Amino acid sequence: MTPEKDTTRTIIIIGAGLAGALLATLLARQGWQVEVFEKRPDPRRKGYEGGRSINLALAERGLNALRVAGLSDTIMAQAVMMRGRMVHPLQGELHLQRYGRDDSEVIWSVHRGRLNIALIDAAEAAGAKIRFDARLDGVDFDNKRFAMVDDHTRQREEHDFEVLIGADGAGSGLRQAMKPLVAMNERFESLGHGYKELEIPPASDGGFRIEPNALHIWPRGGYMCIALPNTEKTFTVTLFLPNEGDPSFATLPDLAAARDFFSRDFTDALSLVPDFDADWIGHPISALSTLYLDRWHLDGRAVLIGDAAHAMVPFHGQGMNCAFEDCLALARQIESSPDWASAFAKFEAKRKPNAEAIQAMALENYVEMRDRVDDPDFLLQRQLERMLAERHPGLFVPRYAMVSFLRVPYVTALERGKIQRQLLIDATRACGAIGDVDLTKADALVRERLTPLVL
Ligand code: FAD
Ligand code: E1W
Repeated sequence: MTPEKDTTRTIIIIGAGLAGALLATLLARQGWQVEVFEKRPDPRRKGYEGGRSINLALAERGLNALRVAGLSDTIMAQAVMMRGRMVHPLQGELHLQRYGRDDSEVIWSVHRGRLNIALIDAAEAAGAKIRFDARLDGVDFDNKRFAMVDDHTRQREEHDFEVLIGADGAGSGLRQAMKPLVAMNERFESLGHGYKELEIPPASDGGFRIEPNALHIWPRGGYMCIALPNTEKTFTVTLFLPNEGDPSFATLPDLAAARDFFSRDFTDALSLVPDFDADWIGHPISALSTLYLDRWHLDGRAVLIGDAAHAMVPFHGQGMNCAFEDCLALARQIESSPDWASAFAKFEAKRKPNAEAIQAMALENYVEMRDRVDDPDFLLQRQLERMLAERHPGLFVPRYAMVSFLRVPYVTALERGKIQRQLLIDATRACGAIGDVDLTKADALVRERLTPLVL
């Protein structure tokens, strides 16, 4: 960036969450002065206060960003491998559906709080300054000044800025401040389902109570539970359930109803959660929605990244992975663009279609996870998918692999995924088992409808 690329000027980042702390590291390493303002207290001093799911699935996109930041070894030392989804049907047997071909195609469960702390440490080590207990509370874009408030002391301060980057999550204060100046056309689309978290403690012998190297799923049609492993040999269980209707959070007004529901629909899960009552009462019901914006930036003055720009439902486990990809993309544009406005415009042009693609895939995946993973048609299609992937490497690549193990644009994964899904439907039509599939015909369809995937 020239001649505006005056590194004595400061880049202000709002939010020291996952994206903010990573971006601060990348920009500080490029030589910029970076100041980060975070509304919460320093997690290293008070214990992590993150109210949300305590573990997250880390996949190739996120892992690659951590590699670039030099953090992958630190994080991977405490990650738990997840080889596939372990399906717990209401009736029938527990079974593992592998995510990839072998243990080179897996995802990882990481602790949100520890990951955030590692990123904050890295940002500071790179020279970024982080101010905690500092919530953005208004921006004067004409005079390039912004206001911060400490929610505990109520103290307010004002500062000048050159550029503001909003990494302040779905409830972004920077987005709120940009609204009057940018035709963002903000739309929050509520899923109509909420979630609640429960915990599976270690077994009495100190080990894991269920298979550690898997993401557990209890699909139940209109709703589901999932569980991700922690290094502490615990699991965080999340119940995803409609807000209204039957069953729903509305039909579970008290503990007795909730226990009844669990003992009927999630019998084995209930027996794994000894503190069910305390967890159910003590943990909130949280909402799920997708955030769509027409614009992510205000000329060269402000830009949004991560959930602040494109919050999504969590059913592909890609929100953080996508936010980390945003950080790499924005840092690269800042490094190579002549000015802030063009850096932000190019970042937005490159990332917005991809964010919208993963938002759509995440929504689709909810139906698939809760309703289809134990359905015979689905299993036959997955079986054929695996065979075609093996027969046509680089040509037929399962969508899950494109999203989770590769870094091809999400738009590519969505587009090719559509073609492949139709192909699987066509090739398995009227087939009851894999032996019924005409593989010669399926091979021909693959060559006809797909071009080699460019990595
Ligand atoms: P955040 O992590 O929300 O960080 C925003 C930061 O900004 C916070 O520290 C906040 O305190 C601060 N802040 C907010 N407002 C202000 C303000 N006004 N001033 C100053 N600071 C402010 N993603 C995955 O990749 N894998 C998963 O398995 C996964 N599972 C999920 C499960 C659930 C139930 C949910 C809800 C989400 C899940 N996600 C997952 C998504 C992931 O949590 C988010 O996409 C990710 O946290 C986004 O990072 P971010 O930095 O943009 O926002
Ligand atoms: C992953 C919260 C969350 C996180 C995830 C996933 C899911 C379902 C959920 C998607 C998936 C890892 N998924 N799992 N199995 N098939 N698709 O891959 O992160 Cl609910």
